[in-house]
Amino acid sequence: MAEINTVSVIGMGYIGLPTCAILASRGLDVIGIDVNPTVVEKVGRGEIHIVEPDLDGLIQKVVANGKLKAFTEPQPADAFIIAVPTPIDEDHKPDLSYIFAAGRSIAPVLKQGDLVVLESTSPVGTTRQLEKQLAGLRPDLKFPSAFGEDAEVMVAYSPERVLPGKVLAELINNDRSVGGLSVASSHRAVELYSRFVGGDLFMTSAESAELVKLTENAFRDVNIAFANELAAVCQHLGLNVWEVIELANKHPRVNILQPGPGVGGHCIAVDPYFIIDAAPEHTRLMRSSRRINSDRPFTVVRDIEALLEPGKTQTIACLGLSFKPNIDDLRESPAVEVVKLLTELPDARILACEPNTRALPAELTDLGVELRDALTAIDEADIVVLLVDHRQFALIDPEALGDKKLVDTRGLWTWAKAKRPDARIEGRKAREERERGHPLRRASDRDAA
Ligand code: SAJ
Repeated sequence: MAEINTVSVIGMGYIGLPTCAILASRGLDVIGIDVNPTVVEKVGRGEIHIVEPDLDGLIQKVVANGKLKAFTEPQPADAFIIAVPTPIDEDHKPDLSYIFAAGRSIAPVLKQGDLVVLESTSPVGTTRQLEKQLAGLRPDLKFPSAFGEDAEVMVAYSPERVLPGKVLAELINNDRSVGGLSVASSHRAVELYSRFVGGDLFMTSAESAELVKLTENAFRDVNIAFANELAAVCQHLGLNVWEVIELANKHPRVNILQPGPGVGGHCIAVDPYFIIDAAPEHTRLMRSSRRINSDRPFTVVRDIEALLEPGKTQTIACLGLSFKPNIDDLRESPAVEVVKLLTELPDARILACEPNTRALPAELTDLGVELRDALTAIDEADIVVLLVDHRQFALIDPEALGDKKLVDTRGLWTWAKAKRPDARIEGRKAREERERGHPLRRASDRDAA
C-alpha cells in the first residue's frame, strides 16, 4: 500500500490543531478542517486561536512552508483524523453529534485505501458506529466490519492523552494505544502515528482503546475524590489533610492526589459519565466519586459562610479562577463556581484575582464581582479564599495575611505555615549519602573545578 502523504484533521481545537502542526512539521501535507470559518481564516494566516506553549511558532512555520492548509470543507486525503468535541448533555449523556457530523462531511471524499482514525474521547462502540455510518453513506466502498482484512477503507480509534500546557511534548513522547476495526486498520494507524510519536504504540481493539481513554480520566477522578473525602475527614477531626497526605505518601506504594475546590476542565469531570452511562449498575465507585468532586464548591462556600459575621458587610477575596494552576483556562472551573455561589450570599462583596487574565468574564462582572491584583485583594478583604495554587500566590508570605480569616482550599499557605523545621529526622541512608557527598554532585564539582 502506498505511503500516507496527505492527512486531513477534522476539528482544529485543543487536540486537532497541535496534531496538524506536528504532522506538518514531519513533512506530511496536512489539511486542517474546521466548521468555524474564523478558525480556518486564522490558521490560514498562520495564527492560532488557543493558548498552548510553542504552538504559535510551529503553526506559523508550517503554514508559511505550505505544509498546512486550512479549509471549512473536507478535501481528499490518504488519512483522516477526527478530533472533535464529545460533550455531555444536562443528563450527563454523551453527545456524539459532532463525530457523526464529521463522518457525514468526510464520507463523500473517501476513496479506496484511505484510513479514518477517531481520536475524540468516546463511549465504547463509537468507532464501530462511525464505521457503520460511513458504510451506509458509501455503499461502493468495503469497510472492516463486513469485509475484515479485505476492507478498502481502514478504521481505527486512537485516543490522545496530552496535558494542556504540555501538548506538543506529550503528543510526541507519550505512548499511545491504537485500536483498529481490523488488523490492517491497526497497522495502517500505527504507520501514521509512527511519523511523529516517539513513545511506544500498542495495538488493541477499537473498543478496548475507547475504554482505555475513559479509564485514565475516571481513575484520576476517583483518586481526586479520595483526596477530597480525606479533606472532609481531616476537617472533621481537626487535622491538616496536607500533612496527612504528605506523610502517607512516604509509603513506597501510596500516592494520594491533592484535595481542592473540585475537579474542572473538560475531561476528568466528564469522561467518567461515559463509563457510568454504559454500565450504570457497575459504577458505584465512579458515581460517588463524581458526586464527591462536584459537591466540593458547595463545601468550600459553606466553610466561607461559617466565617461570616451576620448583619455586617464583609469583603471576600477569591484568589485564582482557572481550573488548575498556571493556566488561563476558566472553562468548567470549580473556582469560578465558588465565586458565583458566593455572590448569592447577602452582605458579601466579592473580589477576584486571576494573574493569568486581564479581565473577568461577563458571567462574573454581571454578578458584581470586581477584579483586583492579589495584594490589593488581600488588603481589602475580611476573608481570603485561596482557590488555585498559582505560582504567583506561592510567593506571597502567609504572614502578609495578618489576622484575616483564611480558607485555603489548596493548602498552599496553611501547610507551608504549619510545616515545622524540626519535623524530619534525617535517616541513616540520607545522612551517609550527605556525608559521602552525592556521587553525581562530586563528578560535576570536579568538572567545575
Ligand atoms: N486536580 C485536583 N487534585 C489533583 C490533581 C488535579 O483537584 O491532585 C484537579 C485540577 O485542579 C483540575 C482537574 O483536577 O481542576 C483536572 O486537572 P488535571 O491536571 O488532572 O487534568 P486535565 O483535565 O488538565 O487533563 C487530563 C489528563 N488526564 C490524566 O491525567 C489522566 C490528560 O492527560 C488528558 O489528556 C486530558 O485530561 C484529556 O484531554 O482527557
